[in-house]
Amino acid sequence: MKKKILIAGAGGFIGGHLANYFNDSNNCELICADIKPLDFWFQIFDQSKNYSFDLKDYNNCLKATEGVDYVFNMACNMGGMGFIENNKADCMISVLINANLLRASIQNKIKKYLFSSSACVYNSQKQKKPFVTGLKETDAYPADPEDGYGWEKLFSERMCRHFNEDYGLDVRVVRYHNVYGPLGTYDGGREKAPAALCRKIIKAKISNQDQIDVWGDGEQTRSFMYIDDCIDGTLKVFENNFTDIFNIGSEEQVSINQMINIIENISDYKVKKNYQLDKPKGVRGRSSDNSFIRKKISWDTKITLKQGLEKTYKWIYKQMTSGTNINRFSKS
Ligand code: GDC
Repeated sequence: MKKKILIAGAGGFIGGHLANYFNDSNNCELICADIKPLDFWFQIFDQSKNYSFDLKDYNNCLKATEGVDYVFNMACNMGGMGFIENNKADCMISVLINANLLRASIQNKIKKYLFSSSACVYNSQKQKKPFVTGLKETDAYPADPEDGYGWEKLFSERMCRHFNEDYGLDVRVVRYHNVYGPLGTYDGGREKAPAALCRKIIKAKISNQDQIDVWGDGEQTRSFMYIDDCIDGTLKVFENNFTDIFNIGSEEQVSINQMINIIENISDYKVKKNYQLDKPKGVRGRSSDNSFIRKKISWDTKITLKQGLEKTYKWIYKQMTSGTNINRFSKS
């Protein structure tokens, strides 16, 4: 019999790509849920059952998990630094999604549950310098995560652990490191640095501007993971039998200035940088250490930042120049 899979947050960036994977695989029954109206989902599939409702509500969680075998919880109110630094209460309220989905999963006897956590759970003291040692899973404690959003993720991770210990729910937890790629947010305030900087360079190029705004001094570092690697890692963790928490991220650490340089080369257009030191900057340096996931389940990223940015730039360029600014695709 076909497995029934719920993707919570299927209207978002990562949830949409995961739904696309299961839609293509054709050997499961797909349930998609998201708080956004259907017209605003990044990807939508006619064969799946699509619910536009709020998963902070327990009754909606019960409805979404009815008869379901596997739950992928990708739902939360989030965005890049510009969003999470200025909307801490809204980010923390997402705790209700995970709490009520876990409760409903017990009630409806779900077989396996995956929670999408974030590199924002890591102790900020380990991220004070621009080039840092990659963060290991154990570096989340002692706890000093990103205020608001990071605390919510850390608390929700912990809740998963206790639902596993106390109720026997088979849980998986992954910590994503700055995921980017096509069919995601590239403007409007929630976009993360890769999409934002592609958009700014494209805008400069097509309107003949010689300068872009960059938040901070550009020396802060991150590692960015292309969406295909993210989906691949998520499925590997889900399929394996370990309930440990795993990093799903890239070890390719770059400064924002270095990433701008890569985008300039893709674009074949050079820009001057107007550094805005008063804008949200987050931690000074962050990267993933994948030794644990490599050892336990032999997973690692395959796509370099240059390769991923080429695809992302191309997609954003098409959105910005096609005249329709399509930010959503549907597939039957
Ligand atoms: O937004 P983000 O990609 O999130 O920012 C990375 C760095 O890029 C920050 O230091 C930011 O100041 C800088 N930056 C420079 N210019 C710009 O135009 C810009 N837009 C943006 N957005 N940033 C710019 C993210 C969270 C996510 C998620 C991941 C997990 O933090 O926002 O929700 O959980 O982390 O790794 P980032 O990497 O700080």
